[in-house]
Amino acid sequence: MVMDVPHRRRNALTGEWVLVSAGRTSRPWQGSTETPAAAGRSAYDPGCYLCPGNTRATGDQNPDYDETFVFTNDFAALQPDVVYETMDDGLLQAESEPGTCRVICYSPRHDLDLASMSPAGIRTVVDLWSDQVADLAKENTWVQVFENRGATMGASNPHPHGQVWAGAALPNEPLKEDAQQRHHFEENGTLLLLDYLEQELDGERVVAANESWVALVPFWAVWPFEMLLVPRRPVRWLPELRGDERDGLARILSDVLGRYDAVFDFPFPYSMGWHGAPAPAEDHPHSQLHAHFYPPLLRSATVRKHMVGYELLAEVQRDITAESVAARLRSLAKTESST
Ligand code: H2U
Ligand code: ZN
Repeated sequence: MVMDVPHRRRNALTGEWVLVSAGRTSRPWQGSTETPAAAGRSAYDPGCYLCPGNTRATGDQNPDYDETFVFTNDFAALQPDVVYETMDDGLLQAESEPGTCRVICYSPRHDLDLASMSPAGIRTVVDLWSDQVADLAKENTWVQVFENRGATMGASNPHPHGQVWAGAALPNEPLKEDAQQRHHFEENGTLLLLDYLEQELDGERVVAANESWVALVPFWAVWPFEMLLVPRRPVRWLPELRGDERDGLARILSDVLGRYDAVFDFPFPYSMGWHGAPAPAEDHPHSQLHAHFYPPLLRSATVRKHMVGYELLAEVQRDITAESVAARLRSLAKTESST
């Protein structure tokens, strides 16, 4: 059986392959470990640049917000006033990239995070994500909503927050996914990710599901605990989600993030983000909304997976199978501390 020996799996969303070589995790580990951060934060931190009423690095003062709060990133990687220009000099090509970067605070409470917020609180974040996409898509082709959680993933501050970057171009990852989804739609007249869900539903890679959403470890997962979150009906992008689907999303997020935190009894670091239709959404009927979760941890709260060697030079690779990770996540309930 192909799945019992070292094998390659194809990522239907990107067209790329991943090498799966289960069994390698039993090798001895003498590499670096990460130190888990000390837990225990207070609800307000006078030194935090995201807490209500506090002053940021640039001197701007945050309002005394009581739900969510958005501001233009003070150190934005993309700037709206950049004039569009191109350079085409043989093999040297470049284009300027106008855009906008914002920071989105999920809650005034410094001591919470998405995993520990109530579903009602998470719902305000879902609405915030959706509003940001709708707003920034008026002026940009691609709006990337994302969150880096934990110092391991480069989060600069434990205050619950994410980011939105929007720009004129369609970046590499959504470009590949758009092409694969368009091709599938043209060939079959159906949505690639909904056909994929159909094949996976009730199967060994599903972690959690409710009436509107399915969370699963994708067949082609690269990161050890990677997850994909997909709505069960055709939804092109976040602004298209109905109220009941937003509530369902808040509930399944609370569920799966609780499972993540229960894996090593530790706030699970990850980068997560949303992919949906590029603007204008009407031109992308083949797009299906979804969220990716890419957590870096491998075997404990302190051992992370590094993308090195063969992975940088040949092809990404994973040691533990997607199926065994899904089984582990299914078996875990939310921990006390994350409810
Ligand atoms: P990360 O935790 O994912 O790094 O996001 C925090 C962002 O907040 C980061 O992009 C911005 C940083 O540029 N920031 C401000 O805009 N103002 C500040 O006063 C500090 C940090
Ligand atoms: Zn804070």
